[in-house]
Amino acid sequence: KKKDTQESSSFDKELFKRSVLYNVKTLYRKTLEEATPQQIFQAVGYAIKDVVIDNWLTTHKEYDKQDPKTVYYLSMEFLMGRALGNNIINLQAYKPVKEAMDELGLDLNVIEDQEPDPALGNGGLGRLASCFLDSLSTLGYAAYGCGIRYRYGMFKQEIRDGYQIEVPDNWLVDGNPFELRRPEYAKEVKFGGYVNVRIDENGRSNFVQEGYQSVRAIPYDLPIVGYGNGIVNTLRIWDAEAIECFHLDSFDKGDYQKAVEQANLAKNIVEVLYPNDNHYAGKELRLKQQYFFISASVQEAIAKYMRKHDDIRKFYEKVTFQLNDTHPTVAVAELMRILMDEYYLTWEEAWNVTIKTCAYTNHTIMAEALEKWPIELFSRLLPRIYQIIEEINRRFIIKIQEMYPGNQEKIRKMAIIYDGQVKMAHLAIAAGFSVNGVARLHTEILKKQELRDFYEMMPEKFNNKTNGITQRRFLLHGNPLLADWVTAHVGSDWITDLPKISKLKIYADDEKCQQEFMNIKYQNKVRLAQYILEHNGIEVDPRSIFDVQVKRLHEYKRQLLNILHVMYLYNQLKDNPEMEFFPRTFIFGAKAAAGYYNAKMTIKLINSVADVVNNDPVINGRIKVVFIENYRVSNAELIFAAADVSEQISTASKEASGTGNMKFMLNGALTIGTMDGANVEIVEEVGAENAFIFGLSSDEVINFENNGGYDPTEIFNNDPDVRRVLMQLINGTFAPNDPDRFRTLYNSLLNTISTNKADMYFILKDFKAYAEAQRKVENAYRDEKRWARSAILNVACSGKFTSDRTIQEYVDELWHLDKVVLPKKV
Ligand code: DL6
Repeated sequence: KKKDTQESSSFDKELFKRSVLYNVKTLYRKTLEEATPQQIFQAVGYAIKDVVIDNWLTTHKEYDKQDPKTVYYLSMEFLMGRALGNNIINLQAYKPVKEAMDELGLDLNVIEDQEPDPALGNGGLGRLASCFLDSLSTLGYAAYGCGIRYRYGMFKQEIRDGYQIEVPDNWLVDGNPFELRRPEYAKEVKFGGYVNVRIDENGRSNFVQEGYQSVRAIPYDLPIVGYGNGIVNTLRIWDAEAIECFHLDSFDKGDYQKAVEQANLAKNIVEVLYPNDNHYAGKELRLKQQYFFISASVQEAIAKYMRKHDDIRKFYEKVTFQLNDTHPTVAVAELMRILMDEYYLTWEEAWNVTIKTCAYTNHTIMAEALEKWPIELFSRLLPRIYQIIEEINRRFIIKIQEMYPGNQEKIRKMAIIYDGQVKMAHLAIAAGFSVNGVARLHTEILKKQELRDFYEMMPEKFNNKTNGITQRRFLLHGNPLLADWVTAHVGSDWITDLPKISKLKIYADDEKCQQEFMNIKYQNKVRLAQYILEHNGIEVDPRSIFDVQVKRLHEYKRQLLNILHVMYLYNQLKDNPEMEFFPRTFIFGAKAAAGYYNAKMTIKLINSVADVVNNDPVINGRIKVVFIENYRVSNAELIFAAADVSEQISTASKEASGTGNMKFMLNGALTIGTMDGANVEIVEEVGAENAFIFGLSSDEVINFENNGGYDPTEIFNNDPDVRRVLMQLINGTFAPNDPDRFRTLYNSLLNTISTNKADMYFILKDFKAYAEAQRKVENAYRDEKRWARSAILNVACSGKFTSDRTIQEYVDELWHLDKVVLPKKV
């Protein structure tokens, strides 16, 4: 049963059925009976695109007429998830499409499952970008997402013998029914060579790049369908092709080498998404990727603007570039380059446009994620862009000197180019009109710590935009039972106005509602249990507590704390098999960056603990540990819907915001977490009594980091429970054939004291408090009514965390976009 919540729409079911049959015939020369499930998915996808295309055309005609200001959300990552179900939902056509499929003897769920997840992102940053696009369309604002059409997205994770194996994700192998290739908007992007000054036919001296290699950027457009409003924006992802065909006469011209190199450059640039989350890899190809999609996007944004306007000096009145972290920051210099070299603006004129166009979002304080490019590499690859950044830097240093005369320290800390490196965050801050963090605590840490000097110099630029998520994917699509229940109680306004969901509060104490809620949760747990059985071969009990930690694997996110605690519970039950214990299923899902050893060993540890605990007759199924392979947007939707407990246990101060925390809350899971990122605001909304908060505060963590004073060996020596768990990392309890297997994890907690890096993420320090909070979770769960009450309140208080609210704040405070309303259809 799906989507009773959806209003009926003007969707023509019969036409749609004919379209599906026609597509199967013309695409594959087959009847429906002969077609494979993948072919049927393609046929259905094209039939839905036919409907979307009309709205897409109308939207852009209207944009042409109304000429609204447009935001370009520039991002290396868009973690879109599957498009079919989402498009049907946003067309408000789930019911008729489902009926059409039934009448054709097809199962819509099976068809949706054929679609590969377009996994053009790592984690939170890319998924946020996708939620933002959904909200922009739904709210009726003109927007482009601009990114890269990676040939291989995020790797597929296979677990073999408990280890993560990375398998290429050839997501385009069967074609993508929703994309449109737009060669008419192709752009040339130049790399390398040198800069010359040439006098042009008008006697003007011009900077020109010569002796370069180039590629042709070809855009592919994907529709972003607004919910029920007919608006369709565009996600434009760029593919690369060689400029010159590799033809024989290159030989004669002596260009053979160059032709081959250009063909290779094009092939390599879009080959693969770097699978690093919160970590900067420093690879030359990565900088090429950045400039590639930025140059193409900025060129097209300007060309589009100039098709309607004649004064490039007013560009910023119609366009904002929002930089999703520092990855797109070359946009600043590319915009300057085009304005000066192609439109002949003076430096001052170009700068005035640039600083009113660009805005920067910071998504992390992790030092290892900060992008800094060696001058040698940067200037060789992007010689003209480097020149421009040098000049921006020169002028920025003058400003620093004016403000802090004689203060060399400020220059050292704030210069854009320093120590042989180009610092992208400094460039983004110097050139952007806005610098925002992604949760209140994160923004405060930026202002007080990481970016303090910049904040003191330019306080007016700093602001907070707490992240959000789209309820349309993460409740309406992912959890249809709960969505229908919510609608039955408070109406369907929440779909586009999430704060309305607060009307649910009055039902939190209603026993019938509590039962209904728990029953829905149970059914979702059964659905996930089936998935786990099919994919992991592990049987889990849907009556146990589903305790879930799904997110990228990173030491600061502390999956290690979670699994050490499972080991501790295991020891307790082994020692005292009769003790009271409410059965619990610990569910993990996480990809680790391919080169991140400790993260990969944590995955192995989780799977090794699972092997022992799940099969121990003493435990008798009271603890189950499950590692869900290949965590991604599509299975995330099932997981959030089924969770009782949401693990948000990062070291306080390290998680900029988190967005999984919001998805769990929306689906009625209770948070066990630290006062980090957006957890702080979640607790503020729902009340501390409806969450389980533990551990060091961010101030305490920062204090230890700045002043030292934390010694994990003290805990090791004084706490026998902790000591026992740690010894089990190195005595073969979970690796009988190779007792040393987890020694690096052990060392990360204890044996790095000399380098001041022991337990950098305060796992041992927080262990006791975490175990205590987990005891409270168990007690609370025993009281089903109390639990249901808290869970309903979590749903009811999730209104703040819609990405619609976040986007409206960006619009009101930063972008100042015009709302577009389509004329009513006659
Ligand atoms: O803002 C989206 C998301 C936050 O919710 C996470 O807390 C944060 O870790 C993540 N940041 C990154 C940074 N990557 N880089 N560079 O992914 O952003």
